[in-house]
Amino acid sequence: MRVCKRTALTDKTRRDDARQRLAEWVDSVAKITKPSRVSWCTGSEEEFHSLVAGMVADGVLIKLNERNYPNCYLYRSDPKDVARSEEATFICTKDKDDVGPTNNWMASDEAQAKLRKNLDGCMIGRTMYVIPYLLGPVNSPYSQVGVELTDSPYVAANMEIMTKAGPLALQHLNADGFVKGVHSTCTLDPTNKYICHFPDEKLIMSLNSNYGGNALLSKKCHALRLASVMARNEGWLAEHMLIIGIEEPDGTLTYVTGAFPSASGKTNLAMLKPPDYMKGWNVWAISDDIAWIHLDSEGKFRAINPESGFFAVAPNTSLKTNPRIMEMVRKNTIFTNVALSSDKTPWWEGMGEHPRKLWDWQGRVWAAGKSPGSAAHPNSRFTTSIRQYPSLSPEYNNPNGVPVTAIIFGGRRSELVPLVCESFSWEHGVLMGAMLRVETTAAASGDVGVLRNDPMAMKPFCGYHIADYFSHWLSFRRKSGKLPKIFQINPFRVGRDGKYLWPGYSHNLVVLKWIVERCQGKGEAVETPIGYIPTTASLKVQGLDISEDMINELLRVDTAAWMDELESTQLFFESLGEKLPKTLQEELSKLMTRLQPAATFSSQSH
Ligand code: GTP
Ligand code: SPV
Ligand code: MN
Repeated sequence: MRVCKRTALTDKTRRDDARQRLAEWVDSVAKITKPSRVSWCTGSEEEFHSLVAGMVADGVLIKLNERNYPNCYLYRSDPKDVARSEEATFICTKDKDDVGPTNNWMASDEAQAKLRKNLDGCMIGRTMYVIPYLLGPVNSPYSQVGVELTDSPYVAANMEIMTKAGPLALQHLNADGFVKGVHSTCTLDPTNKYICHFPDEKLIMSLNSNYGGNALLSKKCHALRLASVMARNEGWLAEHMLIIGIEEPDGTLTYVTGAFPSASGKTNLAMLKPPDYMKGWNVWAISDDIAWIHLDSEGKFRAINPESGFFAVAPNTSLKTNPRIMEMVRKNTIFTNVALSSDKTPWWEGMGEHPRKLWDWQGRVWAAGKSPGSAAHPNSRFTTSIRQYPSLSPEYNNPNGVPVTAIIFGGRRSELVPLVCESFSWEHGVLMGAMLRVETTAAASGDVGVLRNDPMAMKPFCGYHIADYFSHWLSFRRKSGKLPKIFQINPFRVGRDGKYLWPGYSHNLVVLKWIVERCQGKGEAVETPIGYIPTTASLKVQGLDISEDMINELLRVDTAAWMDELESTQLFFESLGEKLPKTLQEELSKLMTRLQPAATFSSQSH
């Protein structure tokens, strides 16, 4: 009994210490930014309502139709502030070599001095919101606390949906301390935009943007960029991954995670509603964007979702493509940069027929075929609490996370990459992830549809040298006796007419079914140079309206085109310098050898 009391006391002392440090830090930032008011957020419903009411009164938010979309709001951003700004994103350390060639680097001292100047008085006349937040389940050894200071009520309201904000977070403060985030919209000057990360200080500073990934500091900045550095140091993984539980008709559950780059299908796969022809199956969502994966005492991978809400792409979501999302966003949702009809209903491309009268995402009257561009911004999004999702896994709150049986890599490739492929080994799977080259999307500013290397879908989110990150992935061979199987998928292959060959969305469950079967040693496959591919018959699920020829086309491996792909991988690997792990180079050489015309492969099933 005495021991218990002493532990409890020590915990309380540590929490009090941390609270004291927090109060001092908030004061020190307020001294620089000079807000007229400091408001500590409680995360309560009343507080959310007062935040949105204030924004509606100020014209920052438009209240949507209360009958169709109760407690829903539209936010129109500055037209130049609509996506993540990778060019303005920096990892700030002492040594440039810490961050490698895939990140922008700034020396910590230089960055601190530069940003401090910009922060001076930036909140004059504004309220500074103090948002303590908890990432991950309550009382989980894997959860973390952060505190964001922001002068944006839009950010405060979004953070209350995306995280467990308020006193609950403060109760989790301990000797580990907390991640510090300072955010100001300043003047939204795009030429003075900085999203700076200081892994050594567990600090984030973000200026001159109000866009999700740049401004909701819990998300990409904390849960990925800073967490990836902590994960490397502590032996776990912080990944740009969905987490789902796939239920078979007999009730068996298999948990898988999936890393696809931004705007490339994670949310839709996580919220998949099974097609009518797959009775008895279900997909339970745990995460749609981020997974923190730890090894348990048996060396098994266990994943939690650090987030409590979704900040997800609106366009192309419809009752046809994803009825579960459509149901979820019909209440208590903030829409950003969607179009608006005359009855104050949100609309976006791909939702269905457009209403007769429509305003585009900038509030201009929009006429199909006449107005330039799209009515909703291609990167328009909705923010909704995960509690509203109709097929949320009961394991979402499990402090120990869910066991991971398979990891999937994917991304937009209109050519080359087959619908699904299984790696031969952990090391080959890590190569699959490291080789990911995908088409860019509207989630980040810059050109769309340009092929670029996005290893493990983490190019914009890995907070350290990507070659060290590859070594970290490979190190799990030594740490775990129960490595997940690794797969690659691509639902985005197109035909000569430019149309997708695979129906995608709910039909992706056919692919997940094969993955589950492979994990159980059941699914049929043929061996190819790039990995195991399903037999045609194993994807010909009854009810799926797609010809055998089409399935064969979706599974075709064009060895000559793969050789070209390897050349570009080789160049990418060379650009990473000496830190590239030898094992990965060897895996690439093995793949090259398998692709040589003389190599033979058995065509029988595996
Ligand atoms: P981030 O939130 O940016 O990390 O993106 P995400 O990976 O969660 O992507 P999301 O599921 O939101 O999908 C992005 C876009 O791709 C949306 O317009 C979807 O409708 C579309 N999409 C998703 N899955 C499929 C699919 O299987 N086939 C096709 N054709 N489009 C898809
Ligand atoms: C992404 O870009 O991968 C997103 C959206 O999930 S944001 O949070 O804005 O980065
Ligand atoms: Mn994302």
